[in-house]
Amino acid sequence: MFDRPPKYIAYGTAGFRDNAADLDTIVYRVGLVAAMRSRYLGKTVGVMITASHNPPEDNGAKIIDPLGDMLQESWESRVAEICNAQTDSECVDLLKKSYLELKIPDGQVSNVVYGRDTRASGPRLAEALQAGLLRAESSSTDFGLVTTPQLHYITRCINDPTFGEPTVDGYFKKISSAFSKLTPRSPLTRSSVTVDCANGVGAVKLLEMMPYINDLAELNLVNVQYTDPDSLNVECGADYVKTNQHLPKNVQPEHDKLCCSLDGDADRIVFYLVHDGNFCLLDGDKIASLAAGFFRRFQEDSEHTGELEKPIDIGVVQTAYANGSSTNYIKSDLHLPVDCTKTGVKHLHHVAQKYGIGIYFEANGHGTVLFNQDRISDNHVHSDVLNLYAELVNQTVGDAISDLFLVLAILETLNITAYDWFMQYVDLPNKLMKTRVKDRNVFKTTDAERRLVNPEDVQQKIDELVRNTPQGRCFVRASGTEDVVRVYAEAQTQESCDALAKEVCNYIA
Ligand code: NG1
Ligand code: ZN
Repeated sequence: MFDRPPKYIAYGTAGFRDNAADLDTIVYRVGLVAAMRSRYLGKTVGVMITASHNPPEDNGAKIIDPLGDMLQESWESRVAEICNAQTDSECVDLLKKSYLELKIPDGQVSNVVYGRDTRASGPRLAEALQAGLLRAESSSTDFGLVTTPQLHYITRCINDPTFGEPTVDGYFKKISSAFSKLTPRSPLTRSSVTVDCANGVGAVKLLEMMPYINDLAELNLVNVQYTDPDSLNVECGADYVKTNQHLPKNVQPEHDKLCCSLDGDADRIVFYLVHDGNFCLLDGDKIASLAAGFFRRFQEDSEHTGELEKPIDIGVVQTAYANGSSTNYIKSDLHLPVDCTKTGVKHLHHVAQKYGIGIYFEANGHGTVLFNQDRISDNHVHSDVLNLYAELVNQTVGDAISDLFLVLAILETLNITAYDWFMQYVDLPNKLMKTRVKDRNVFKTTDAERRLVNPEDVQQKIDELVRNTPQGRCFVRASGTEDVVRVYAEAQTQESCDALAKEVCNYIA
């Protein structure tokens, strides 16, 4: 039944992702490989079935490592090779070879937890996964509909019980209890926010979460049609709002009202508001800047109190897609270091771990704040508050729900409006385009994807165009999730930035 995948599918930045009709064999084999990974580490691993912000007909699967991080990069090619084997017997041979190579002893137990988003193909692919796990003689638990970050959280809790209760309930309790301790509890100061749930699993989980947060915040949920999988991400959701820079369907323009959109598996969030009729986007860069400025105050306080301990080191991690104004604001106004990594949260996460407080967000709203508990010493004047923030903010992966409460807590504590937040810095006009090329693999980059080493003439052309564009910046890279090449441009005016992006697109197409 699961003999031959219809085509080769790579394990990319977001695991396997493609049209759901082509994924049964792949997902079945993900069960075999996840069991092997669990045996190799002697720990529980997770598998999430989702295609995030992709259209409803797609789906995907990604493996979650025991501490809730993404599958270790060195395993990606092994997983891709085994899952794409041409026949079942070839797949079995590759597995046997791996078991030997990895010296996994006979009789080693395996445990895998899994869950899915609301796509129509989800139950079928979960069965395929279950069949693979059964064949691998692995024990497993099906958590049904969960957000991606919830499955990361559960996987972590099972392997590290100090992290929390390994249930969705435990997740709600952890976030709501931290939020309630961090914010003043008065109906007058209660935040009110409209949440576009992308008609996905975020709706299911925020509806379930309501009893925990009713007294703490007023969430007005829209696009909650999760029982209609065809409406997932359609004219709504974080990716739609970030790409089109206008309100999603069913969100009414209301002056200065804070709104936000989740994506299809609720690991990304962007905020926005309408001010004097203008749409104002508060994307991942704005979230990072808000959090950076907020935690920077804790650093200043400890400097003033002349603490004996070294002040906590804070750093922000971005990708080349971060708006130049945000990078400039964080470096020049907040005086904090900014690292730039390749696209894909695993790269950002890794670098953020080197800081006492590491803030990382992709411009599209995927990110989190990591707290290094060892470095936030008990002597720090604010260690209690910082520890509460570490409870509030998902420490394993970017999480729309936990980021939502982070932003509300910061805005309430600083007593600033969403529009004040928006005005912290002004985005440079920017444009993101994509184009199909014959072979996107020839596009090789360096310098955290900011320059091309190949094709050389394309980089020369970009350099020439950028030289003639005030405040111009432009880079090109092959997408890791779609068969396209992406072109990003920034400039002083929208016209010159659109022209820059277009000329580069035309040149490579
Ligand atoms: P690709 O397709 O490699 O650009 C996209 C996003 C990433 C990340 C991944 C995983 C952009 C420009 N790229 O990657 O940031 O979120 O999907 O979902 O937004
Ligand atoms: Zn997502």
